[in-house]
Amino acid sequence: MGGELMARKKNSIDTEVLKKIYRTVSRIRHFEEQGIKLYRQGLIKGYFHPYLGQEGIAAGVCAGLLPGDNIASTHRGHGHCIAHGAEVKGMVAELLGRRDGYCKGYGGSMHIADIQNGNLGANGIVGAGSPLGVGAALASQIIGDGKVTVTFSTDGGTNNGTFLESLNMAAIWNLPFVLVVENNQYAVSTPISEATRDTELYKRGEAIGVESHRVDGNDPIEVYEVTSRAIEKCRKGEGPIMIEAVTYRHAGHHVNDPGAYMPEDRLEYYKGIDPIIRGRKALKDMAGLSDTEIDAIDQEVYDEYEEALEFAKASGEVTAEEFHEFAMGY
Ligand SMILES: Cc1ncc(C[n+]2csc(CCOP(=O)(O)OP(=O)(O)O)c2C)c(N)n1
Ligand SMILES: [Mg+2]
Repeated sequence: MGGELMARKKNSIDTEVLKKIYRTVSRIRHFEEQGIKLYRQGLIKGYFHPYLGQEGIAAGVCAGLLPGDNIASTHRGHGHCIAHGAEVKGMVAELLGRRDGYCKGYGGSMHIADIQNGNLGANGIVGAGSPLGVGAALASQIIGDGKVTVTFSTDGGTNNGTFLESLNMAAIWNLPFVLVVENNQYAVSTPISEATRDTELYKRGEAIGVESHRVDGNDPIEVYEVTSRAIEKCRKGEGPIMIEAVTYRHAGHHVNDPGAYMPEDRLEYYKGIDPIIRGRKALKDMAGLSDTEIDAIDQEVYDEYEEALEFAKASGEVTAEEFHEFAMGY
């Protein structure tokens, strides 16, 4: 784990991979910032848990996955969907409750799923993505389809019984399963030091014989380096692996939480090692890109979002009657 903005060796990661990681970080950042505006305009119903500050984890992890691999996500899941290839237009439409959304507008922020493309879904139940992911990994082992499943979980999720049960099962069966614990150091307003004695969560994986690592979750490149190796080991039958990615959110638990319990100096520290700053630095140090070239990537992301928003607003809003009919079909 670093924490400092260290210089990295030139060309040690392919430029296209570095660009992809940065584009994903930028895409998620913009999606969340604009989504918060939509929420404040009253256009999004229900909750919205921003992923601001944590983008480096989804971007770094998913850059190591293949398109057909599976992910299972959390209540803070927009970034995971985008990083695993979801189209921004279907995401915005889902947030706005429109028919062209990923789940026809029936799911909203906390329930975006795209099973065909390996997204087993965001999840409002803390810790519930772990058994889902283990099930998918077991299926892959039985079918022999060569897929790896990553479950994104949380520091809060490690105190749910599903954490140990899932990781232990994955371990005894050597499943192609990577458990990424996003340790943003809070569960709502409870600091991790009040939720567990040992705040180094990766040790819990080690305690049950699972290869486990702790990475700087604000550094998308470190996340990519460690998780892509883990994913490849799992693909060769050497799983499971646990990764604890340490990070900090930029604001409160959800859009309406002012986050008054988050000390200013810690917030400033983490904003100083933000994944956007880290991603830009990596593109300059490792691939020799200029600020102008990196700004052009951001501009493409902004343009893509504008188109997505237009698309979503033009899509029909789901009615209560439609929803009733849909729900009765189950
Ligand atoms: C099983 C379960 N218990 C309680 C809740 C209520 N709840 C919603 S979010 C949350 C804590 C979230 O903290 P963490 O799991 O660390 O995720 P983060 O919000 O930090 O990403 C809780 C307790 C829930 N959704 N599911
Ligand atoms: Mg947390």
